[in-house]
Amino acid sequence: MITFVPLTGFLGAGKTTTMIATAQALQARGHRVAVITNDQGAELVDTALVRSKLDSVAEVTGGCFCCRFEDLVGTIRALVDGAGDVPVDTVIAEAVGSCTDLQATVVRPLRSHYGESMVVSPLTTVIDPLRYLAFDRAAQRGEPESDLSYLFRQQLTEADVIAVNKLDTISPERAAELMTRLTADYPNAAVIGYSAKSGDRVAELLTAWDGPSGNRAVDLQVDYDRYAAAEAQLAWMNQDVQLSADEPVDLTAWGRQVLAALGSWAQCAGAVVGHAKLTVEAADGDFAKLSLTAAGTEPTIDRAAGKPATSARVIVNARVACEPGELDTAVRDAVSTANAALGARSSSTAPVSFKPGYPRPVHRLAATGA
Ligand SMILES: Nc1nc2c(ncn2[C@@H]2O[C@H](COP(=O)(O)OP(=O)(O)O)[C@@H](O)[C@H]2O)c(=O)[nH]1
Ligand SMILES: [Mg+2]
Repeated sequence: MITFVPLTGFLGAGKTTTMIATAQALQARGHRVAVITNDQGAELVDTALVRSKLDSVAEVTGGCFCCRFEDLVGTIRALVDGAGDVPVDTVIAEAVGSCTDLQATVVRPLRSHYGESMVVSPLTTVIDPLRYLAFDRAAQRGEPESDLSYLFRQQLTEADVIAVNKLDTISPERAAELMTRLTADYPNAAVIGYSAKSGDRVAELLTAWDGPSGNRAVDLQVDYDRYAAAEAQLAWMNQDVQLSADEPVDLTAWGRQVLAALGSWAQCAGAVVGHAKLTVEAADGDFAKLSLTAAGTEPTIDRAAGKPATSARVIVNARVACEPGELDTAVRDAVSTANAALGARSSSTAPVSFKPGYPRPVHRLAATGA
């Protein structure tokens, strides 16, 4: 019997960081853990970072778990069967950040069809407090709820566990207020506050995963047209860039410059940044990884490169609420800005950019199993 832990939550909430932190904590308790990253596109920045920290990682690409259910099952099987001498006993999986309705389309079908071989943990929705507060401010101003805000609220509504991450980014008073409010607004969920980055209170999340699934018997109404409209507001863009320079370049500074320029553009354009991230990898495998989760903010350095280099391969994954063509141009301009600032040159493959299609889950099971 294996344990499958489903994680969901908006773009940039910290799902990948949470997978790494919890997998390491479980490994320290003697578990064998594998993780699965998931994305609408291929060439995932996340997978490189996770691979550098954990032994066993796989990815489901080209669509979310609900629309690629069989791929998810096959990936879990491959991880369990192919994992060395000691079999994996826990698989943690991160859904696409613009996905919702996972209780009906992933959790319930897994329990129903594979319940004899796996225990499915409570569905855990990871949130970034600042993102929550940004959506909430719009509501307080009396603005009609945007489709993106609707999607965010659905992710909270279906949560068995609301994992309030990044507690290091807000004051303890604000955190306490937020937790009280979430507990009142979402009575079916256990609300846990922690910081995946520092590791603070991650153990409480593990305890919640052994607890009840408050939404197990609840049928949620999801307006698929609004859900699809929210997804269709986001442009997804992946690009491969080859970087070269005559003098060694600080790869971390180059990546920071790209994301800072992209964030400034998004702020001017009024475009919501879901998550823009990149890896800059030298030929010897040394790499930097950086993220941006809000327009006009300082990019986060998730991993700094060890030393400067004269060539590197860059993978960019950007998810921003704008048109795909606009995002392509904005990334190209941001790369040019970074090249000019750091004395580098680059050549890029054509960007792969698109808007996710209408979500069409393979399964959609009601609580009764009908
Ligand atoms: N300050 C802070 N940043 C975090 C924390 N957890 C994640 N992040 C950062 O948030 C960004 C997005 O994290 P990621 O795990 O990739 O989010 P995902 O898109 O939900 O998988 C990265 O720059 C992380 O380093 C946290 O606990 N505190
Ligand atoms: Mg992720």
